[in-house]
Amino acid sequence: MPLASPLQALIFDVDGTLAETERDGHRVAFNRAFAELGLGWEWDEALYGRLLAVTGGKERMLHYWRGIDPQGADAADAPALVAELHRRKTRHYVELVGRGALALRPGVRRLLEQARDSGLRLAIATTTTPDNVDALLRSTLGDAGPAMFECVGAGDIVPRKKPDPGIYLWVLQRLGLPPGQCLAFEDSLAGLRSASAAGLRSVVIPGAYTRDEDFDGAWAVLDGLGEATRPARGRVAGSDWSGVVEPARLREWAQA
Ligand code: XBP
Ligand code: MG
Repeated sequence: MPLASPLQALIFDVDGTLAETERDGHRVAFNRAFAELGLGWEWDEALYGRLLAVTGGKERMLHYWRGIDPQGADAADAPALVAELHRRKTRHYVELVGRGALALRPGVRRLLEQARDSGLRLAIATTTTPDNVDALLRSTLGDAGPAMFECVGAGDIVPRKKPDPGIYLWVLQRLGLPPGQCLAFEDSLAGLRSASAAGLRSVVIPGAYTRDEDFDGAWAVLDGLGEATRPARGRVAGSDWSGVVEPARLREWAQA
């Protein structure tokens, strides 16, 4: 008799995983906040790609500031300016997303609905601000979107952002589950490291800004979630794999 699968929950990253939010969402919102305060900062697509190595918007701004003006960035009033910029940036991001500027990545809605319908629990572990998560879920999944997720770990709820495992450990504790009963979905190396350090297996689907990263150690690295007419391709547990990522498959993977 086959063993019952241990899989109980799927834990999703948000930025880059549920949706491609960085280039046309976060980056644009940062630039609007910079312009509002007349800073003369402008993050183009290539620069933003490099800055993504620093996770978290406040941390990213401070890192950039230190690079162009170390004295200003270390001055006593710097944290207040960063906080003000971040409040404005969040407002712009929520507004952009609320206008429908960003869509879910292909297959995300299908997988979330199938997972929910098959009794899997859903959670979120992200570096981004909770308001951003709420806005994205509402605009893409409707007003019932946020309630699909039993637990949302986001932003400053933990002291250190990914690749620190804190956010995944926080979510696991909230779910009351050991890592072996969950799978993480990620798009970036920082996210993979965070999940792995929390003891989780990850399914990594790289995105526009992360496709050249090295995902050694991921349980699966795929080019998408796949659909019947266009299966996903990639590597699972060290072997080539092609198919549709759906709950039955995930239960097998969790058991392997
Ligand atoms: C996402 C991020 C976030 C966003 C900005 O990383 O790094 O910082 O770019 O969000 P991950 P805030 O997908 O690994 O969670 O400005 O709200 O911090
Ligand atoms: Mg991400």
